[in-house]
Amino acid sequence: MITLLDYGAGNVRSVINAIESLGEEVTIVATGEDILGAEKLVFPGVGAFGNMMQILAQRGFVAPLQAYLDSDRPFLGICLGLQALFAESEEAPGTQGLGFIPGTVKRFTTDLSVPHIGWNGLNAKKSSRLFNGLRGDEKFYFVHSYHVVPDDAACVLTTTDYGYEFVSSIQTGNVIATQFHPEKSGDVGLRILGNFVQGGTNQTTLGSDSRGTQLAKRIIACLDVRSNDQGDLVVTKGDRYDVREDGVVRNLGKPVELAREYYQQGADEITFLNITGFRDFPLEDLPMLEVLRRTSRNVFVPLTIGGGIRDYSDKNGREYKALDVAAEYFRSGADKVSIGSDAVLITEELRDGGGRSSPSAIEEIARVYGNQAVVISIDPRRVYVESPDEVPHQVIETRLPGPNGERYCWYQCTIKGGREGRDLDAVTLAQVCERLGAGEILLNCIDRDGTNLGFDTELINAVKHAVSIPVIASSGAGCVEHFHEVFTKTQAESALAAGIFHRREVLVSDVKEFLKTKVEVRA
Ligand code: 1PR
Repeated sequence: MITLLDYGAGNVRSVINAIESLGEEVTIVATGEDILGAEKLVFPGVGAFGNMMQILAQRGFVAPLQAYLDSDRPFLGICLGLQALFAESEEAPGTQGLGFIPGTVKRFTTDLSVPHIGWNGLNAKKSSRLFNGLRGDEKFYFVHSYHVVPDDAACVLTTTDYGYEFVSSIQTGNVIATQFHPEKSGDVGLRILGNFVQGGTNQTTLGSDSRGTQLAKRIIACLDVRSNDQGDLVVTKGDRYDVREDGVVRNLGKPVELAREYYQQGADEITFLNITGFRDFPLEDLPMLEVLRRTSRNVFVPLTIGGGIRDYSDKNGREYKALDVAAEYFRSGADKVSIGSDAVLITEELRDGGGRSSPSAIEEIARVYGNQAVVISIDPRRVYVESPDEVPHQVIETRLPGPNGERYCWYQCTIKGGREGRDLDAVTLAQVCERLGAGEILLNCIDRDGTNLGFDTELINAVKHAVSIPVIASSGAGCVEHFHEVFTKTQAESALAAGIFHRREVLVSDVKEFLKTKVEVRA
């Protein structure tokens, strides 16, 4: 029996699902007594350090946790569950951590994008039962802006390289904690969880690569989901955002089944976009929540969901916050939420009114769930101009002249699935959202969507150079070479595609196979 500490701030569903998939039962902590009585405790910390410690204190969990750790019974901390073991974090100065391991938690100081998101390797520093059955060159899923810095290196189990070498897991006696997410790291992550669950004394020593570890470029499969005219929830696909063919919504498959297929092909992440979320209310869209719940039961890579994340009043006048919508998505199995239309409206309001009376959805969700959980989905369209000063927007010089030979263009933000163009450019939107706390940009492109013409590398470079958070290049992939092109001509950390995967023209595994000798990818 595994006891799991869920303090209600994020996606612990996938940890429960992963442990249950190993045939183990999970019981959830309700009181401090449950912690003290646990045989094996798993603490999947999610969100932000300050919020986490505040909730642990309010629920009376701090002293029982400290007593459990002191008793040296099996403990597995994940992500913030590792950081919580330290006394303090730069993320929340003045907030006390559990103080079990002397040291502190620091923000990444590197020129690379922060958060550190994606699949990276491990340099093993000592042997451990956690490594049984591993080779040493596997990659695991990380998503964090802060990392631990122990005073004494004796507790360091592994390090990972991201700009510099940081501590990616610790072990002291039976207390083990990882910065990466085993529950989101596919089969090798399940292996690690299994090793923890099984216990035993057998220990494996892993070899380390003297070149250090490298973050892989991620390949993401995207499923645009909506109800078709018969009311069934289907995966659809647009051609420049038009999802109807001969007046009928294209039906390319069932969301849960397709997501599972892409997971088995080696997708590094799965994204679901509820593309009519702007007009429906997600909390009433129970099938979509069910899709997430069912997918997270057997897909052990990160799941992002977008569509309809905004403040809302229902027909009875009851008000809901964007945070409530996001919370329901997280509870149902999402690791990240993506905000589209509302991000545009928030940015316009800030620009036009000079400020907001209350925190925006981006700030609210980032505060509770952490920056890494907030993705901004941008739906831009090219607008050509004769000269850069023709519009008050961030204009680029383009190698693809407009219909009248224009050599400049800007990227106009749209809302409501491309139906409404706004007086705001994509570069500004990305910059403002980063300042508000977004952790990643999902950069679509209406001109390229569904065309198989390749990614718009000019758009990607314009946005990527303007922000320091990771950018997902999206729209236009038509063959494996397009992925190579986007990773060599831009600094995008990941590339997303939909149509070629849904139509089975190219498998995710084909993309990986083609890239593996050219750019770093997860095998
Ligand atoms: O505005 O917060 O409710 O979120 C709605 C979300 O739904 C946004 O993320 C928006 O991008 C998405 N969306 C809305 N309408 C459409 C549509 O297609 N009619 N889909 C839509 C956007 C774009 C990509 C697509 C890539 C790759 N889909 O996600 O998967 O372009 O396609 P390709 O590889 O086939 O070229 P809100």
